[in-house]
Amino acid sequence: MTTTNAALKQWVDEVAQLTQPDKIHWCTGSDAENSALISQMLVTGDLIKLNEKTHPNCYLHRSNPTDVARVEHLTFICTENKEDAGPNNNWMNPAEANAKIDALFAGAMKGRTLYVIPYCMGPINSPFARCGVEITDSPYVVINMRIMSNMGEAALKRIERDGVFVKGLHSTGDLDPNKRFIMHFPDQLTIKSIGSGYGGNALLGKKCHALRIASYQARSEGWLAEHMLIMGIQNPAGVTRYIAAAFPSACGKTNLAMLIPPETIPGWKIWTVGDDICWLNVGKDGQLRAINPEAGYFGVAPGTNLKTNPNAFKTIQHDTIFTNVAVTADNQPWWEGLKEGTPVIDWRGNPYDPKNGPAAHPNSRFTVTAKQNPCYSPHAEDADGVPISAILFGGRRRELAPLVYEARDWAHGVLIGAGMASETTAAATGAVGVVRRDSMAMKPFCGYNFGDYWKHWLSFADLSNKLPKIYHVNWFRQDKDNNFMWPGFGDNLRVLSWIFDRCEGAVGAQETPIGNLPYAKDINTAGLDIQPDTLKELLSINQDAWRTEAQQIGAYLDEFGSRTPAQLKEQLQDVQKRLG
Ligand code: SAT
Ligand code: MN
Repeated sequence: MTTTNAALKQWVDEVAQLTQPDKIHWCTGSDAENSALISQMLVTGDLIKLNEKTHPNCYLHRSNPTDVARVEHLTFICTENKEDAGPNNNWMNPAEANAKIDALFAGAMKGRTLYVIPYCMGPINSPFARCGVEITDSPYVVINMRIMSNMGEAALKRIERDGVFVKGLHSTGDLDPNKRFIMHFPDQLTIKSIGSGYGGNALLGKKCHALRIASYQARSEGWLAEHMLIMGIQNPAGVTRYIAAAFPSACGKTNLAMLIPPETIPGWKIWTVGDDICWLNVGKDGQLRAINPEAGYFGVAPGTNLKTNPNAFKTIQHDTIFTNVAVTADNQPWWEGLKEGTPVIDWRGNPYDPKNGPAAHPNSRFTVTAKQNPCYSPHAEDADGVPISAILFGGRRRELAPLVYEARDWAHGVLIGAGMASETTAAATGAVGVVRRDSMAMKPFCGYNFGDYWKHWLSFADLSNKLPKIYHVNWFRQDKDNNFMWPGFGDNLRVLSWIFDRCEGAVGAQETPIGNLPYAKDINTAGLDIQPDTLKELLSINQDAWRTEAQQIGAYLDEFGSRTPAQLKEQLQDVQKRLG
């Protein structure tokens, strides 16, 4: 197979010249191709077959123990002008970056097969979808991309029709962390990644394309590429509203997107549109409309069980690729938080010994098609996307941030998103549990200067008068004994239903300096074991602490110098005035 697109053909030829593969394979995305790759990987040991009786068509992949998460310190945005990448990114001059990484690509595919993966991010017939081609020497990447995107012949047809595509070049190299780089050339719509076979570093359609490159493209084209789940919330009257919610990696986006309402609040239903990435466009009707550019879930395994996320649990019982989980004596996948089974082999492939840490890596993952999700929205693949009623921002905040509060208007909401902070997680290498600013949960993913990004967000107020309401939520507040104050998981519906009612104009709120908070009486606590004092604390603010927070947000906004929009600083000053 080859292509009628001359630019694509030429690029594949050039890459083959540079990387010197033994063979070139154009991926069609067919079942037969997938089976052949799996058979081959079972022979090489890249995949291990799991228990066919309990987990039909499930496989385990163990990545190199030094290659288990995104590497933010090795991820670069390469624009001509350093300021355009901003203090939120690592920057390298494009010429230098190309020279450095091309030297590593030289001969990197000797003895290997070069796979050409045409893919489409988003419903294949959607005007909002975008295509790319990933070249990789990793069959693991091929079988994952097949789940995570619309991969193969249909995507190639669209590329040949549209003529545009994002170029992503990937090689696992020799997996040496010292020769690992994830580089983005947004002006060239190009990604080059070497030295890692893991998730966000290697499945280039995901964070590299659908967030870093797409956010850059979206800025010039007037849309938004965001690190958000998308879900439908259906109330007992049968009305469905859609929300998009930004939380940093490993903060529960997948769990929220698949939520099952508690039995004590009957009549509600949740529909998943997406669990990680959201592309937002102003539709013909003036409403902000969302598509999920992904076709599958690359979710965190630890903690997933029948209680925390029954839908995810059911989704991953068959036809799933597990990465870096442990296994039981009868070859079932196992991770911390799974209620049944005992691990005997840890994620590294060694006999499990608790002295060596957890059995499954804390960032171990499952890859599975969204179609297996029992609550997959019937509108998830609508070409025009779903209309968004509310946008949620949130993170892990042990202290300070109340359970939920509402922005006064769009510009105030942009300030809330920009000022977001969260504790770091195992999704990226580095310290875990450190609070850092993570604007719109995009700190690792925005392909350009945050100052310009906030300005772009603010500009939507000029594009539409039907913009969604904006909220901040925090499921992670802890008391002085480090106990979580809010039960989270399914009970988060109690907050979502308040937001739903606010969108309907059906419920009031108390104005505070930081935004509108629910009255305790308006949070449905039927069947919930929570002390009135705890709820009161979750729904109140500490003015002193918020004055300090506002000051810190101000210092953070100043880090972006003249790129920080004046309007955002005015919003902050308004908050500070209200705080006194
Ligand atoms: O590794 S990924 O970037 O794909 C997952 C995540 O960190 O959100
Ligand atoms: Mn993510």
